[in-house]
Amino acid sequence: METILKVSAQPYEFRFEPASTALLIIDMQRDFILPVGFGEMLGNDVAKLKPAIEPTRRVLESFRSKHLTVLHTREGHRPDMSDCPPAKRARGNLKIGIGDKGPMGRVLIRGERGHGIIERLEPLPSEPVIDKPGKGAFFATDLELILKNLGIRSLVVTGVTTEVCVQTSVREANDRGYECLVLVDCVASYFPEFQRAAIDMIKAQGGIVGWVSTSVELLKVLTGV
Ligand code: C5J
Repeated sequence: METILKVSAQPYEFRFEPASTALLIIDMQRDFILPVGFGEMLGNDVAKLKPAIEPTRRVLESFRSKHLTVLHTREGHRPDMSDCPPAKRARGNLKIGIGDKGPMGRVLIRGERGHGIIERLEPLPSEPVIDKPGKGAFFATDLELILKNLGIRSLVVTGVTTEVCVQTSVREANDRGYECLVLVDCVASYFPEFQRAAIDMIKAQGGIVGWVSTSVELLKVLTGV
């Protein structure tokens, strides 16, 4: 029998079946979150992303303890950079940019330390990691195939940054028919005003691309599973 859970959310209650729901953790990589990574090279204050780590960890632990599906994404490129558009590499006019050697290895390159997910949220071997060359988690990846094979219909979305890779991925997911719940305290931006605007855009117009809630509200309903 299907178990349908109901989370208090905006613009209205979010209903989901745990067995067909995945936690999608977007780009919690050292290159975006730690000092001396790509995020800081772009001139950002990376401390602004830190508050999302512990709430995400609590949601991750809950999904794991209930044997629910967890997926992680990482933004980055092949070492030969054949999947990196020259326009992306040139953007920002940086002294050290994508593919160059930085303090955590080559910036945003797969296999390098900076490209890896932070220790607190390190994927288990059983959790698929989607390597994506773009902002969206569906563009040029096998995410859709994996979700289809696992029978996933709803996504709980967390990660960074809210208005870039999180929002792009939610829009892509919504167009493919997935119902997305974004947890406000588990997403973060270098720009507080963009965080607010992105969240408002997701839930506007009756939930035009998804629903918005908090880790506390989700954990309340997951506890009973
Ligand atoms: C960015 C991301 N901001 N993960 N990537 O370039 O949001």
